Amino acid sequence: MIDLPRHASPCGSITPIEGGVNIPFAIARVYYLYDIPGGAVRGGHAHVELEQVLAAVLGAFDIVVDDGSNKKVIRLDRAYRGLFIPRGIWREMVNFSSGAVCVVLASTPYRKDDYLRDYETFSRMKVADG
Ligand code: T46
Repeated sequence: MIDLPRHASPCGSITPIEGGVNIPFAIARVYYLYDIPGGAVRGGHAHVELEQVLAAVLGAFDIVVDDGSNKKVIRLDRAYRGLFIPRGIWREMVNFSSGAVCVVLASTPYRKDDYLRDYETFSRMKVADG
């Protein structure tokens, strides 16, 4: 987890993020997930090279992270708290609250061939990597 800077005032709060300063990589891409219907499951893949930081800038959701040996469920529910996901981690996002918005800071541009969408293939690669 990364505690992002937070500047709170009576008029509201602001969280600035600088690539390589608050998060451990240069930001190549930003995207956000929103309009997520109840019961939706997102993710269900790992990345070969991509590293990301995710934050629930509105609402909350659970993210299940899996390194091939251990699984952990993390609740993201604060706009100033980011989750760093290094390469080679399977992730699934569930239990989105109504109106939740997830912002994602990514270390590379979008590359379809960076996705591992088959869990068996992911597991085999982790075993081969030791
Ligand atoms: C991740 C989780 C947290 C693009 O064209 N460009 C993009 O940069 C992205 C992120 C997606 N897309 C297209 C590809 C698919 O046609 O958007 C569609 C939905 O993507 P996907 O099914 O991969 O969405 P999620 O929410 O399952 O996964 C996304 C990211 O793809 C992934 O890297 O870690 O959010």
